[in-house]
Amino acid sequence: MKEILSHFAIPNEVAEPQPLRIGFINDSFVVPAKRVGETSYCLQRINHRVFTNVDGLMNNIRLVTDHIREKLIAAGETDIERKVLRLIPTKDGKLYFRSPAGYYWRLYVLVEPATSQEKVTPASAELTGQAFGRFQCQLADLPFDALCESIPNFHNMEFRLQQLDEALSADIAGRKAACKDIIAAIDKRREMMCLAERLFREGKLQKHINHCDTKVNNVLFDEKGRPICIVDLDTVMPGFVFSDFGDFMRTAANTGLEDDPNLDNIHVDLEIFEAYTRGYLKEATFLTPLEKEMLPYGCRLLSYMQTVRFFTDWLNGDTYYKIQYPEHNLVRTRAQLRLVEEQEKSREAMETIIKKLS
Ligand code: GN1
Ligand code: MG
Repeated sequence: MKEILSHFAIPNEVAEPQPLRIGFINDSFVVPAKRVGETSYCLQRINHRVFTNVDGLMNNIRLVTDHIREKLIAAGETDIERKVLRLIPTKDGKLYFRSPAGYYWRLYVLVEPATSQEKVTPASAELTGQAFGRFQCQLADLPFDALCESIPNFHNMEFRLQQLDEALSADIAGRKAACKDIIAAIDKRREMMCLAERLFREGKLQKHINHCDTKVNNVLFDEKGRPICIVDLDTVMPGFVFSDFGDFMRTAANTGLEDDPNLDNIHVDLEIFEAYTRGYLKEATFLTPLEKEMLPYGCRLLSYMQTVRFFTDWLNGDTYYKIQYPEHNLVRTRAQLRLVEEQEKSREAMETIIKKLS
């Protein structure tokens, strides 16, 4: 690890890296400063099996963090090292170091003091909505195509359905015949759920830079419980605003679990929905009337997309998502499908909240 660190342009003396147990994708280590008051760092090994285009991914992060930093400086903000991630380049000016073993390493300034939260409350949902709204707003004037898709077609509904169709025709695990009800439920909604792509082609809907992993634990909070910094920037990429709004609601505004075996637990948590929307709309001032009106659609879209992704993995014999028991992807599929149905039932309530808050 010392050897790895020696390739980065670290201005101060640091101690031995300590493993940090955050996230399932990359491996992270804290690199503490030797002297109190000096900068500590976060060393990460990038999972290059998930993120195959490391150059594109790191270039995205550089563009996004530089852009936000410029905005913060222009606004006269202080404490900037805690408000946006800073990458430390290698001694030869690269954004990452590739070790002889073929691993990709990067180094950030550690954001501290800061805490993260796992559980969403209405209060933290509102603050998280504000934080992600501000994040999108800060990036709204960056041309969306300046960034690459660090996972190609990640949130493209047409592409996800194409992957499903391939899985259905191959039926490699022989699971298709027992899933007629799921297939029918997905088919019924296909056209509707590809609306965003159609509107984009017709020039009616724009793409923006999205975070694409808008979970509450990707926001760091300061000692007073205020959100200060958005982290986990690997999936930051171009897409529709629905990605970030919808994925937060999919994960947080659900009274059940993502993989709840008891479908009766699954309902839309309208209190969380309202709180996050209130925070989000306060900051996301760049939204067009159509985007705002379509936010409840965005919730259904992301739950539907996750239904299709889990179901595709089930048909493919569980090759993408880690599973905890044999039927896990099927249970996840049914739970996400139920969430879609519940979100359809709550559609008017959501639309009323959006109108009230606009
Ligand atoms: C994966 O690993 P995690 O929980 O951050 C997936 C998301 C899915 C989510 C479903 C890179 O995210 O897109 O919504 O599982 N991330 C990737 O739980 O595929
Ligand atoms: Mg993640």
